[in-house]
Order: sequence, then structure tokens, then C-alpha cells
Amino acid sequence: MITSAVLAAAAGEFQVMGIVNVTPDSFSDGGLYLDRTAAVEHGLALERAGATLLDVGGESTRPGASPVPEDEELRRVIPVIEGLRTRGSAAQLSIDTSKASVARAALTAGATLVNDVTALRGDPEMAAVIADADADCCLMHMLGEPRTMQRDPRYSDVVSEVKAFLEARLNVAVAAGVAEERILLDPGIGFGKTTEHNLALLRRLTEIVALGRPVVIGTSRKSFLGKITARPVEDRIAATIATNVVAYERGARVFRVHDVGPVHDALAITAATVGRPWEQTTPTSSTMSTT
Ligand code: PMM
Repeated sequence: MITSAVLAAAAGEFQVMGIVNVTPDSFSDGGLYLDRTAAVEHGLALERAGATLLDVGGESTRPGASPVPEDEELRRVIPVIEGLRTRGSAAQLSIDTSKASVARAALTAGATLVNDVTALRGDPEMAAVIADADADCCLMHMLGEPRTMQRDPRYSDVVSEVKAFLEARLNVAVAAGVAEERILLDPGIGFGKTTEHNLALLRRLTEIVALGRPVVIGTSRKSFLGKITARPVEDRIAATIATNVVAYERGARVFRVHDVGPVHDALAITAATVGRPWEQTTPTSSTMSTT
């Protein structure tokens, strides 16, 4: 069954969005899943670990990254979306792109969500592609562009400015024919933001949640976690979990992460404790008895 992130998030559940980067240069997993089969297997493994959404991306947006030509991006992502569908993935598939042509091809291949880090500013045709397909979309805040965004970003009040931006982009999307109930919003952790900016957005996330659309949060392994903990990128799971739990408690409902299993479990406990009535689930495997 294909679940909709928007509908599930609206119902108060959380969704873990597993990251499937088909790129040579993403900051934490670049080059690992460039091969189509490896990327599909990785996506299926993330699904088994608890992801109900898989975000397939063929262009790195890490600070300093250069744009990828359209044909190369298509060559990377479309076979992975087709492969996930062929292999019976039940997850909702998301395409992480700012190019309308890539989004259109991905939607045809089986994706139903467009994750656009430019919030429809990157390609004038993007809104129409999403509206025509009646797809879900995620609009993210970014100050500047990936090549230069971490060069001294400044705000007078980062939370108010990100909120105003997201509200304006929500209005643009709706005016262009995208159904409001299909839109998710993301403050864009790490996209033109210092550590203090990222922390302020997490601390005051309820102000973004107040816009009334499900909020997506992407902190996974990001450099501000390394700045605070002094841990390298491969050793930031605990920090990633902490930020996602805080974000859930402040109202975020979709969590974009690399380490799906640990984050899923942390959110399941958080949701059971502070989010909604607990329902018993049967453990899939058990190696020891617990009391
Ligand atoms: N972060 C990255 C890429 N895409 N999309 C959304 N909606 N939110 C994010 O925070 C986000 C994103 C960069 O992380 P990666 O290079 O590990 O994919």
C-alpha cells in the first residue's frame, strides 16, 4: 500500500524518510550507492528498518556542491525508482530534485512526492509538474545556493524569516495549482545556517509548525552536530536521534535520516510517550528476554 506522508503526518503519526543518495559526493554517503542495484538494496533495507518514505536524490546539495547536468541526474535516479517499484517497495517514493524534467520522469516512474530544496524557485515549471501529477511536495528553506550558502549566513531573526519564507512559498505553490493538503514544509537545517541558526530553528520549531502544514526535518549527520559533539560524520547517530526527538516533541512529523532503524525506534518511543496512545506491536525478532 502506498501511504501518503501528508495524510499520515496530518493524522499525528510520524514518518521516517530514508535517504537514498545516488551521488558520488554527498557529505556522508557519497559514492556508496552509485550503482543501481546497491541503491535499490539500500532503499529496501531502509524500508525494513522502518522507513515509510524513501527520498531518492541524484544531485548533492552539500555546501560547495556544483550542479549536476539533467541527463546525468536522470541516469542516476530513474533506474533506482523503477527498481524500487519493481522489487515491490511499499514505501512512498520521493524524488529529491529541483529540476522539473527530473521530477516529471520520477513521477512517471513511480515517485509520488517531490522534495525540492529550492521550494519551486529553481525551475519555473516545477509547480506545474507537481500540480499536474497531483503529487505531494516538500518546500524547503535555503538561504543562497549550495555552492555558497555556508559563507557567513546572516538573519535578524532566523525563525521569523524562515517562517515568512515558507508561508510565501506555500502561497506560491497553492496559487500555481498545488493542493495545499499535499504540501510539506521544511526549515532546511544546514542550508545557509550557522550552528546557532539551526539550534534556534529546532528550539522554536513550534513557530514553523504553526503554519499548519506537516513539518519535515533533516538534521541527519549534519555538520552542526559534529561541531557540538566533536564527532566525525560516521559517528553522529546519537546526535541525530536527539535532534529528531526534540523536533518531534515540537511538532515535526517527517524525519529525513540516513540511520533509519535507530531514529525510527527513538521516535516510536517518543510518540508512544508524548504523542499518541500506545498500541502494542509484536517484536519481529528477539535475541534475549527482557523484563
Ligand atoms: N538535506 C539534504 C538534502 N535534501 N531535503 C530536505 N527536504 N531537507 C533536508 O534537510 C535535506 C534535503 C542534505 O543532506 P544529504 O546530503 O545527506 O542528503
